[in-house]
Amino acid sequence: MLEKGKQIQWFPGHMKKASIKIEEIQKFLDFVILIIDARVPFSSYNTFLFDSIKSKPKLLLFTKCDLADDIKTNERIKYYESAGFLCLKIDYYDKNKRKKIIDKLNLLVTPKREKNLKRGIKRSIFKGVILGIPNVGKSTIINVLAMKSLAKAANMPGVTRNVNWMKINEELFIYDTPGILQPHFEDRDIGAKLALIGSIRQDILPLDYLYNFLIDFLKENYADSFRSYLNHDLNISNVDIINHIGKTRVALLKDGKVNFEGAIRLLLNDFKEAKIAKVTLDKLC
Ligand SMILES: Nc1nc2c(ncn2[C@@H]2O[C@H](COP(=O)(O)OP(=O)(O)OP(=O)(O)O)[C@@H](O)[C@H]2O)c(=O)[nH]1
Ligand SMILES: [Mg+2]
Repeated sequence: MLEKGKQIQWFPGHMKKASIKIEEIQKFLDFVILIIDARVPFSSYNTFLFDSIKSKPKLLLFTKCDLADDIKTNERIKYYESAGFLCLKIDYYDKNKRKKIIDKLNLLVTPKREKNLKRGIKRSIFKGVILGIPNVGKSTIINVLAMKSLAKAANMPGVTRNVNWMKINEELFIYDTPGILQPHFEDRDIGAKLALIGSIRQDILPLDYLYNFLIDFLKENYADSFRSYLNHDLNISNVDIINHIGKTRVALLKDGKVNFEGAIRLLLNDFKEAKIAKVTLDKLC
């Protein structure tokens, strides 16, 4: 179990280095894209990182919407819009997503474009940066914009290690950046949520803490879907739920016992792939 009051820290050297670099390049930027994972619309808002970029036009881009609770995503977007953010919800499978992003970016750079036109500069160059916690789809967005695999993207945290300049087209340049976390999380539930969606490595937290957090959350908020997934009622303990998954879905160990850890990993993986339900973990305050 995770001790109460124990802070989770995961701020390796490359995150620190990238934060310093982002600080340095700020003055050259025309816009900033902030990535929010729709499953954790508040826990993926990295105040430490996002609020460090002052007075630049910003776009709050919601990724992984196909894995999140759609009604809740719309509510969370309204919340951010009423706080003054320009927001865009990205559907991974939408063929028009590139155009939708470009349209929003155009809104951000219009003042500079007009200013340049007035000064007789017909072809402007716009420089931006894409920021977010690990594994939320930053490099994927770069590739969508560039219409080719410019940036390495894969389903694990910490794929991008450096701040890299990416030429999207003749007028658009965007820095891809490594996922950056808060130096520490005051609220230990944030750590659990980020591990469940794959933004921090799951082995950083005790497995029993993770599965108890997830099962309690699903019982309370997505009971019908969880019941169908398990094909069992929910009036049993969390340990029995894992045993049930182990008996029905995972091969037994050589000695005939339930593979308890294998069952936990299957549950966590099915959750991450939205096989239980499309879940939003953050509640509106
Ligand atoms: N289902 C789904 N998967 C997505 C979406 N966006 C990105 N992915 C996947 O999420 C994984 C992580 O994407 P990346 O683009 O590497 O994420 P990143 O934010 O650059 O990650 P780091 O560089 O590690 O910080 C990849 O497997 C992508 O294919 C989305 O909207 N929906
Ligand atoms: Mg990346």
